Amino acid sequence: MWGIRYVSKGRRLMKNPQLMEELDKSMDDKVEKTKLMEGFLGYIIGSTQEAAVLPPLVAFAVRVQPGIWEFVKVHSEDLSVEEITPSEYLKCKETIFNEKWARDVNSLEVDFGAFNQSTPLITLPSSIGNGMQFISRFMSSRLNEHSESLRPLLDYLLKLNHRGQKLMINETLSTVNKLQTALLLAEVFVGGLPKNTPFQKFEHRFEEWGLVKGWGDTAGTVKDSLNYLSEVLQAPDPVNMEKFFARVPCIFNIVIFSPHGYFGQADVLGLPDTGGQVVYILDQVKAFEEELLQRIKQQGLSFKPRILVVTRLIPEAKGTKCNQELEPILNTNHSHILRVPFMTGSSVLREWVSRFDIYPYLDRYAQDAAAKIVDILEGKPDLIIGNYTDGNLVASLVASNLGVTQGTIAHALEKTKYEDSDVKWKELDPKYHFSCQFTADMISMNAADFIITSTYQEIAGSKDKVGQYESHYAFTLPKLCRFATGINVFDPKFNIASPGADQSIYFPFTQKQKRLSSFRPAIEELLYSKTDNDEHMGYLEDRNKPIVFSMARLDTVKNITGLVEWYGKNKKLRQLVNLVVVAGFFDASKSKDREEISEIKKMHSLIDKYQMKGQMRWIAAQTDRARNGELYRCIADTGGAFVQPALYEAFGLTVIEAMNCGLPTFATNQGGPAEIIVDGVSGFHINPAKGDEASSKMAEFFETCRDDKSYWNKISTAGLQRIYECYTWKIYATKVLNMGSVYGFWRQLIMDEKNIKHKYLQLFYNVHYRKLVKAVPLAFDEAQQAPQPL
Ligand code: UDP
Ligand code: LCN
Repeated sequence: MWGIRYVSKGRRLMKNPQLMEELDKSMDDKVEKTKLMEGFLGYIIGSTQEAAVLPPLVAFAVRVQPGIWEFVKVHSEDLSVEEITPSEYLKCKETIFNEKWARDVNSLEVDFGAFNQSTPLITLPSSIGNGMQFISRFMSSRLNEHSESLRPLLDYLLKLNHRGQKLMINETLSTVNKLQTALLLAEVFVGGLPKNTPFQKFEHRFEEWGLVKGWGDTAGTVKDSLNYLSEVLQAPDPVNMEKFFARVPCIFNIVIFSPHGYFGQADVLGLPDTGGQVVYILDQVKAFEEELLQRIKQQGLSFKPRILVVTRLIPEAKGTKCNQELEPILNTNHSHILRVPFMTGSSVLREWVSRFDIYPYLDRYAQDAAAKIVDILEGKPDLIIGNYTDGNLVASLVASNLGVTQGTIAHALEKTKYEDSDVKWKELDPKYHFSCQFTADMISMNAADFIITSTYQEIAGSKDKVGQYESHYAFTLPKLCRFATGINVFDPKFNIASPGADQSIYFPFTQKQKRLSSFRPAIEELLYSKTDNDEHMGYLEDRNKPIVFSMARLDTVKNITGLVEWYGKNKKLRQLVNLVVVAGFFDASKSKDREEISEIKKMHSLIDKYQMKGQMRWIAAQTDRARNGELYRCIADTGGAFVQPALYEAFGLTVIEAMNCGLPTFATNQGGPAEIIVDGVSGFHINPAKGDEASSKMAEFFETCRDDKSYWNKISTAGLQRIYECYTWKIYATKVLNMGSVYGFWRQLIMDEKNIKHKYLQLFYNVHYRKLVKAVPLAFDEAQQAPQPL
């Protein structure tokens, strides 16, 4: 009966809630329904994420556990079940959108999984995101295989150098046996020295054994490093392997790509496309530099590290420094922003271009950037890290061109933000150019040596929700390309390294002596003055009420307008608290960003509709991070809360900023914040699809706080504890630099396989991706000639 019901409306794509609802409607008999749900078919339907209905068949994409998928075809009449491949499932799905293409045996199908022959996959969903540990284990067994297995490690060490200066060992140690003997002699020797003896004191002695700089700065550290390697050579094990690679002097220069947006250190935040990614990278650079300096010193070396953040030079910089080629990064000594322009033919593109429209510029940009980088660094970098689709693609091109280890960071993968954006790519393409974006994502995910993610959910989601990367396992862009395997979340390249918030800016409101009281008058004006101006509109009549606060770019997905509406509709909440939101600006005619324009208009209409004057303050985007830190703390002073209402949030830096300031936080359960906050303990989850429920939860919280004064402090303290345990930049930098080192060796070990995949990716890039890019119109600068095609 239910089978018939599914097919009765003809071809369509159904999601789980729809499947369950129709099942419910089709079965009056509760006993029969329970029986069905307990059986095999019930299990299939319950775990199905999506079903392609092609009467009389229904093809199900069943998610057994995070990352584990099965695909089956069920006949609606006899309910017979047949297992099918991901490719067959995708063809069923395509049939709904483009039958001719689905049936065409020559349609383009890509299976990146076919290339992972010698790299084993993780098998336990609970181990997803722990790739480095897994690789260390696998490397150990690889090096254990037979007498010659250790040779690649020796070769790797023999090649180790920085700008021509040999490190750790020299060419005299040409066999593993010789190396082992040298280590033995050296270990006995340093064991006899006081631990703090400087390396220089016994450097000559070491050279006699073929050992050179890089083992450590003192006898103590040198002895440990020697011992880790001796242990690895004796019987490779993952623990010593990781410890050894954390010591290997192989990373001095890092390049970080983030081409899009306004990338600057001041006056850029809150502009379209310029949000957390910029904050993340600037904080990341500081953390990397500190960690590199500490490591280089510990290695007994005197090289200076260099970090370049490579972004786009925008001549029309709107008062920011985005038109400056080289800018030192504040609070660092060896890090710079390098800006390379987008070229159209021989002229420079002068204006900001939306991240969705920049594909035509990236190929040329990668070449120009690579040349500049090599010039400035006087050689190749040791590690290249990309950010977001554009940065990751450029990172892949440059890393493959220079032969450098590559890591990628998504921040957010666009595919999961818009329902069915893959199968409906054609409809969305004029606005978003997803055909280019998803294809570029596939190229860089597959090219990368390792992938850095902020949370587990980003990779593999949760019990009920598909992860961002997981949604790229098998997907299709009908009439363009079928990805029979896009990326597998069990690939050990996936690692979780969560970012932190700059704790010199975001510190608890209770640290009175550190508070930035000089900002108080400006913040007082920002929150409470009664007149409207360019920076704020609306006012707060009763300043004794706590403030519910939010801050984000004015994008649809951030759902600031959603929060305004929830507040507007909830009388109780309006009685208990005021609402303050920092987002975008007020004049839609001044924005060039499609989404921002529509959100600005919506915001005005909601304020009118719910008559919020006197209870709500709308503040324009704030670009001063130090002042924002104090702003969070001033909100905490009112006994308020922070709300992150996004429809989907990849990670959510504002969540950890607010928590670092001791502000109780309500955050979306869709995405990263669900993992950051333990609901009811270190903050609260809210469901953005259920606004009434979310606003009631907030009202309940403030009622409880009114009746029990300790409750607010309890949540505030638990939030801080959560941050200190899991979300700091120090933990992040240690992990990521270790990844650079471990995967740097791993890529050497599997070089043959890497080369084959690399050739395939190159072909795919040249033959397929470039064609898609040609369909993206070039941004046109009025001030210059019509641009030449690239
Ligand atoms: N931000 C800001 N001013 C604004 C809006 C946002 O300084 O008007 C900052 C915010 O403090 C955070 C970052 O921009 O550091 C936004 O990061 P998040 O991860 O929350 O979101 P994203 O914008 O990256 O999607
Ligand atoms: C992009 C996003 O959308 C946020 O969720 C992240 O916090 C930010 O980048 C930094 O990774």
